[in-house]
Amino acid sequence: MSSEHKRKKSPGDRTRKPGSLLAPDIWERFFQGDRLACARLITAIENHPRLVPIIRDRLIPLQKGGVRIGITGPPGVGKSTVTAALARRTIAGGHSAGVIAVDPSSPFSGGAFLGDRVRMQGLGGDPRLFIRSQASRNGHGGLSPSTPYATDVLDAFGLDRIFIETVGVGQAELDVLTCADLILLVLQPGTGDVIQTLKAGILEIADIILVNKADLPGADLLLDSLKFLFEIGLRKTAKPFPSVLTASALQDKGLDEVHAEIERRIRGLVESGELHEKKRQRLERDIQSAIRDNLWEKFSTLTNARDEIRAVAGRVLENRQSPYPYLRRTCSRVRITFAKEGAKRDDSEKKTVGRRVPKGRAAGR
Ligand SMILES: Nc1nc2c(ncn2[C@@H]2O[C@H](COP(=O)(O)OP(=O)(O)O)[C@@H](O)[C@H]2O)c(=O)[nH]1
Ligand SMILES: [Mg+2]
Repeated sequence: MSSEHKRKKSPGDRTRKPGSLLAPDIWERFFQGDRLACARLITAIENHPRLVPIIRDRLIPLQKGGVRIGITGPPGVGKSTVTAALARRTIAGGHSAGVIAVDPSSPFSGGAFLGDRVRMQGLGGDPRLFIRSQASRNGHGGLSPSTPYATDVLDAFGLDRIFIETVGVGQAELDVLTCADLILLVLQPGTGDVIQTLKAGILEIADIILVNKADLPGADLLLDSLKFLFEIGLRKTAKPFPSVLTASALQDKGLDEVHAEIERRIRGLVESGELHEKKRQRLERDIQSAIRDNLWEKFSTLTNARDEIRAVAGRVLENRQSPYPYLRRTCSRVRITFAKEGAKRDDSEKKTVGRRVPKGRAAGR
């Protein structure tokens, strides 16, 4: 059982029978734009990873290509305030918006989560907006593994700008940020957090950097150090330098420019075909990892691999015995087993087709 399953259930689950997690009419309601159905699908994905393929089967034909915007940065820099301001502008600009706020520091009932809720409240009730908070699952800065699938739900729900707020502190952030089409990094003056984001690799992948809290002293200094970091060749990737903007979300200043820059970037991504390519690459990775998981599961069951690998590792350490003969032996054993399975499947498919043919003919007469 995965850690996902072991986690404490969210308050909503307690009142619900497991069998009703996917209520029979959930899809009908989802198609009709029922927000509760949308929320329930996300909850189902969070609590039951086994439902992911079933749910995604239904979601994929509905997806409309909503753009995913990752908003990241150290805790307290104003990400939630900025996200709310951007969501408001997105709606005013004629789009619909989804917000997924992931905060590793706060459990479902925790303070920061409630704080985010309060901050987003100004937006509550607008039918063009859907807000969802997700807690991180493993307590060491990791993000909810279901976040990318939750964005799929929002996309299929018809939201065309999906903001994903994450705390930029570690490797797991980068993973979740790879599900974003555009990344906005928020920093604030006077904290030295820029080094932390540099270490985490986020400075390198950001498309737009926002120096928020420009009402506080030190914004110019931060802008200078960013300029310096880029001049000394921070970017090892071929990615163009990010746009750097300043704002004070608290005073609602500079956010029009940030919103305009996001929309400008999105237009660029669409026109150059990059958005399409990003989505294709993401799907490729997704399919690859599904195959890897599936094969590993099968492989480890077929070969008792976990125990054997443990024994082989022991022999490498204690007897200096190379693991490669084991690898070759096991892989060829698995090849034989898979080949047999494939042949069996071909046979049974032939039989099924064989059975169907006369029926079809009979019907044709
Ligand atoms: N002075 C100042 N405070 C801000 C600004 N933007 C946000 N804050 C405050 O910073 C604190 C953290 O903001 P929040 O949006 O929760 O940050 P997050 O943790 O990055 O999501 C809150 O008390 C905000 O009111 C700003 O532009 N200037
Ligand atoms: Mg926040």
